[in-house]
Amino acid sequence: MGTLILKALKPLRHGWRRFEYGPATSLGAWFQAHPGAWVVLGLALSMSTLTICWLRAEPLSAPVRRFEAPRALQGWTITQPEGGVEALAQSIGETGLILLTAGQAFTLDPNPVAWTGRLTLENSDAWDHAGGEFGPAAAGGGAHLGRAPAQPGRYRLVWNDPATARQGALELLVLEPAAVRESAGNTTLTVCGEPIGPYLDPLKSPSEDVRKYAALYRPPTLFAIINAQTETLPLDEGLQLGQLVAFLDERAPDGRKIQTNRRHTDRTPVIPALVHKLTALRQRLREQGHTVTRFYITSGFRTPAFNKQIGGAAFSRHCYGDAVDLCIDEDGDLKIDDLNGDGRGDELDGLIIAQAAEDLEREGRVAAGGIGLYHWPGEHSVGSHVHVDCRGFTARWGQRYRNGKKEGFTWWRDTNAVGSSD
Ligand SMILES: [Ca+2]
Ligand SMILES: [Ca+2]
Repeated sequence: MGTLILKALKPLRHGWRRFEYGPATSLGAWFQAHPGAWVVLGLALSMSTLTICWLRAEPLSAPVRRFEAPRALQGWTITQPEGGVEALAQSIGETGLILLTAGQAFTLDPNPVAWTGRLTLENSDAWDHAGGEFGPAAAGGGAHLGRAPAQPGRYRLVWNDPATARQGALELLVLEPAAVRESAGNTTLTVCGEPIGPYLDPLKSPSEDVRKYAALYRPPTLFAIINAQTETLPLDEGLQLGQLVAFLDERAPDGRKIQTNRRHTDRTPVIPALVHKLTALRQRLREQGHTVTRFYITSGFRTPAFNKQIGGAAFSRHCYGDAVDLCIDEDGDLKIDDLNGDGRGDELDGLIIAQAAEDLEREGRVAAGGIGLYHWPGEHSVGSHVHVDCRGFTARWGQRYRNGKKEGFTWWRDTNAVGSSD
């Protein structure tokens, strides 16, 4: 009789975890299909010794929880069967925001218990002119059927509930589906006549993560058009549509980079998971006692061509519309505020934001994604900013300038997190 050694490989370390979950491996695929399952691997080292290892399937990233129904739209059902849109139904105080795909049918069914009001279109001329339809469902009740106009833009439904004397407005943001052209594995989108691309084939990326999660690197499909009417559209109580797009930089005569308030494009995806994440992050920081009426977003959506021009990482999530770089600048001096009260605005203040985002991901309250902490000293820098995105898997990184050199650093507490870039 030989010796039996039982050896547990738990908690699983970084390398194992990545291997197990690679969808390319049959074991990884099996684990993904059976979360929480155990697999026992017997390993004979010699004729007289048997080592048994076991592995447990654990989610690679925090699970994405369904978000709580927003206040104003609580109990409403909003569907767009043809669109396959991930609807953003967001409450802003007593107002709600609904995203719709241009030209496609939708149903709007208010909360049958709490709501007995009437919905009417405020700017019905523009809506009708662009082929929009809207009216009560034949079946009665509060349900409405409609078709979003072919013209993307901002429309408003006003609602009035005589039973409760409540009234308000629902913002409708109609998004344009991108026309897709593929060539040699690269994708170029055309949105209202403007080409956006090229999105490179993720399977050819030098990054193992990008290849492994290629399905999460599909180009965005729906775009909002930013204009005078839509740029101030509130996406939540502290975020406006116009903030989602990266600004152009200018070079001062001495070569310094100066950020302008001109956007490099007026087309942008609106990714609901990002809006929810920013809402939750602001709320969490407020709960910690920090003053934050709105984030100072230093970079948002970038077209791939613009991203390349400014030296962004290949396959940057900024090109997919689910990433922003942000800090808190309540006093408006274009520098990160002193959140920890040590008299300076630096990476320790950015760390407070990054760790709050990390906590929310770990608690499963927001979509999993990348969090990067940056410290860039200099007259024309905010000092420190945090990148957050919703790529669908966990990535963490830190980058700072020290003694005139760029260096990576570790700031995160989640030891299972994968180092990566934006
Ligand atoms: Ca400041
Ligand atoms: Ca500080």
